[in-house]
Amino acid sequence: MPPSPPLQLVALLLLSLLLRSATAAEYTVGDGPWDTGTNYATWSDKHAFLAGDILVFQYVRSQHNVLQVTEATYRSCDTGGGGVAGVIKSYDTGYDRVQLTEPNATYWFICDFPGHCLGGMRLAVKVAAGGGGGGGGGGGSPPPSGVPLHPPAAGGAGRSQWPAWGLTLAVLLVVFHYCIIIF
Ligand SMILES: *[C@@H]1O[C@H](CO)[C@@H](O)[C@H](O)[C@H]1NC(C)=O
Ligand SMILES: [Cu+2]
Repeated sequence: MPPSPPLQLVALLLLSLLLRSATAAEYTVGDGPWDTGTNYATWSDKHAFLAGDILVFQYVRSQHNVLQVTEATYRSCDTGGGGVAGVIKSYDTGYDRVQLTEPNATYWFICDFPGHCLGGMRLAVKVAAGGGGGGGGGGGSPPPSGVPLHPPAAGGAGRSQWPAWGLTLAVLLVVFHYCIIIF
């Protein structure tokens, strides 16, 4: 006997929803502390960022900060006398979680402590165009706004994507089991 279509439909919808939220990754910037001793260009190149992903900046707040800036300010490292020129958003908690909400965009970050940006504390992150499904539509669907469920990974360092994979696997197993019951 064939399974009733509504059930299959519900299972599929559930799966796609869960997969979608599960694929948002959380990255500890530089796989360690946000500091002057890390090559952030190399780190950034190693990853494919998607809309919905989260960057975590970890640092001693009396020694660094995080400013999201324009490309010009990223290149010049100059925020002007008041430290506000070209600054889009500023963070200074020492544990800053920044969600990359916009697909097909580049995010620019610097540390504004004297000399740090020029010394290498700047990060450019390119977010892929397709992120979160529904690619292409210029000005179309808004980026996924829900912050994913998985908690920050304790250690950081590249491990942060494992919870997403685990969840994906779990969902696949459940759906597989479900299909066996139906058939
Ligand atoms: C991404 O952005 C560029 C320039 O900002 C634009 O030319 C291109 O069409 C965009 N791609 C998509 C898929 O939206
Ligand atoms: Cu700094």
